[in-house]
Amino acid sequence: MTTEAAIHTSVGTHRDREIVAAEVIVTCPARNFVTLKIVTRSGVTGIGDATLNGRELAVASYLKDHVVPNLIGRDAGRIEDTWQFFYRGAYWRRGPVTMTAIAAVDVALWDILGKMTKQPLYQLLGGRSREGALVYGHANGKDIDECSAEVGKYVALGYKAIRAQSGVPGIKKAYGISNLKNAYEPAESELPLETVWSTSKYLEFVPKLFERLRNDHGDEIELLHDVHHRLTPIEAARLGKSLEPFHLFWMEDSTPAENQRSFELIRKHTVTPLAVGEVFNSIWDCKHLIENQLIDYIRTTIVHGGGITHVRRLADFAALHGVRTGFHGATDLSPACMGAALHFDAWVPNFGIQEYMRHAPETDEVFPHDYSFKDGRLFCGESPGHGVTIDEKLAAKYPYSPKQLPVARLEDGTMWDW
Ligand code: CS2
Ligand code: MG
Repeated sequence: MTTEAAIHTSVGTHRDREIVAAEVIVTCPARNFVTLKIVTRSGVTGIGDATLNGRELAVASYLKDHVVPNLIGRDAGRIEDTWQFFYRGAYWRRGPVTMTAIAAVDVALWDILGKMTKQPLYQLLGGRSREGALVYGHANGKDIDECSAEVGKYVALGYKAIRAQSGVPGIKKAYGISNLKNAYEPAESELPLETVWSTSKYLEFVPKLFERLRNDHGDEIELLHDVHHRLTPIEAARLGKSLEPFHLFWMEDSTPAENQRSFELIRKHTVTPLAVGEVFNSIWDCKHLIENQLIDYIRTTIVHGGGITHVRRLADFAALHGVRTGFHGATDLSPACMGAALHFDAWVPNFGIQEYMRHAPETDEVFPHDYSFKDGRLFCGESPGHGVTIDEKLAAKYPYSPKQLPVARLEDGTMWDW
């Protein structure tokens, strides 16, 4: 027996593990999703989410044209080496398109490893640190009354943590407010919807919203808020300070973070916990933020952060600096991402919270999964791998539908951060 064969007997021979097919599936069950499916010679399949909201076809092309040809013939068991090949081996590194494509490969390979070893993914990562992952739901309302009523509905459903977003008087279409009843789907139109933003109106309003929510729902429920990159650092500092009496779980993405140092200023002025990073793609996007303890929660999740292999490194690095995870979990991340994230959440020692925006029934049908919600927590299942599959026949019934995210302008027409 060669050394290679001896090491890998529990997951079959190199020939069994050889990747013989990789397919990119684009489908739109209520919204667009891109999925990578990898198949080994022994017939084991794994899937990974590759959805980048509003830029789906760019990732599909990156996968089809540049990744899939490099996958065929590779050993599916060599997850680390494959990650290094696509990241380190490439001259053009990082960025959302590349890292989402790499994530899809990585998650599909971890899924395959789980199936080959008959282990749920959390077990391969090191076993459970907890049974269920605390999640936060989304309460959105066109005004304070409606928002407070929505918070009440989530409390009644058993949620322990709730993100609250409300329409702002004088702002026509504030971030987070939906025409839909159960979900917020910002990518509404084929070309970007133009929205108008007013920082002064928003800053006046938000403390009133949270004062009311604390009055109506008490101190125990965890409340969160997403600023969605609209403020300058000093404005973010002001908002954080004014929200202190309402002890938020976090204030999210209060300012764009291309300049990581801008969080030094926010941090100096407020003890409201800070979360950031759903648009980050690698450790390098948050290295300064983390090592200087400028944030409390890192939101970069599996699908946009290079997969489990890279996000695990990010989480370990964050743990050294007292930063906890708070993964992005909007509906534009597919159940395949959620499944992988929940296994990660079950394992990761420095877990904070998991976002949970429920998918539409059509989405859930296309992606059968074994995770479940109970008492404010999501529980990953015990099936081998990440526990999410794709019904390809059903997926084929929902063709791609072009949609882009909105843009924002100030009241004088100046382009702003959406
Ligand atoms: C949001 C998302 O979930 C969040 O925190 O910021 O709704 C975000 O707008 C979408 O995921 C964009 O694709
Ligand atoms: Mg967000």
